[in-house]
Amino acid sequence: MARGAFIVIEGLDRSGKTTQIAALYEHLISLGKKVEQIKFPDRTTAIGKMIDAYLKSQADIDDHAIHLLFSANRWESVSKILKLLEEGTTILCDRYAFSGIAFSASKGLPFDWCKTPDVGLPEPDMVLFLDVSPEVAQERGGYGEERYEKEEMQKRVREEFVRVRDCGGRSLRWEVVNAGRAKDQVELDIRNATQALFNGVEGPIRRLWA
Ligand code: FDM
Repeated sequence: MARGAFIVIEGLDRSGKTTQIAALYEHLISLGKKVEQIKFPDRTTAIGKMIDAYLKSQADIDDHAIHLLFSANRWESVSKILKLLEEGTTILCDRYAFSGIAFSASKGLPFDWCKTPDVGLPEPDMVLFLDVSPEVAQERGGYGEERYEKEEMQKRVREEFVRVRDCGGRSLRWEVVNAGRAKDQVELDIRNATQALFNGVEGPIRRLWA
């Protein structure tokens, strides 16, 4: 039996990630596929609660320490991810290690240092990067209240995402989707890009940057 596909959706705030993941999820359900949505940070765990307090500016945590907590928050989900994939369930994952590097590096932490704690995580079969300019994002109703939701930061993060893509390694499939267009167009592009994965993937799950 083919294992489930591991699909990660990345992008800036207001790029439509949540809407598009929900749409792809519904599409897969309508096709009778086994599919689960996960998201990082997972704010429900003990580590996730520390991250949540940090993002809401209720706690101050050193930049290095919070970076490691974001990574630990992924590692604590690895057994669940592997189990779902082995059972043949497709995973739609909202943010992953790529956000981890892009956000921390944009604060000035060394790029390679940021990458290290995530080396060896399950590698996604595809990363969809929903690209939207910070200006369009701002037009969509502005950013929220959380720590990183500011135009200057989002601009720097977008630049860092390009570096993250370029360090992806040979096997990583990274698709850029122009998310500055109408919702339905973006939805169609995403469906087309992911369609080949709907029936699962042959071969073992690879490890990120390992
Ligand atoms: N973020 C997210 C990081 O800084 N590092 C990470 O590893 C991850 C997964 O946390 F601003 C940032 C990105 C974003 C915030 O927001 C989480 P959402 O709205 O829960 O995606």
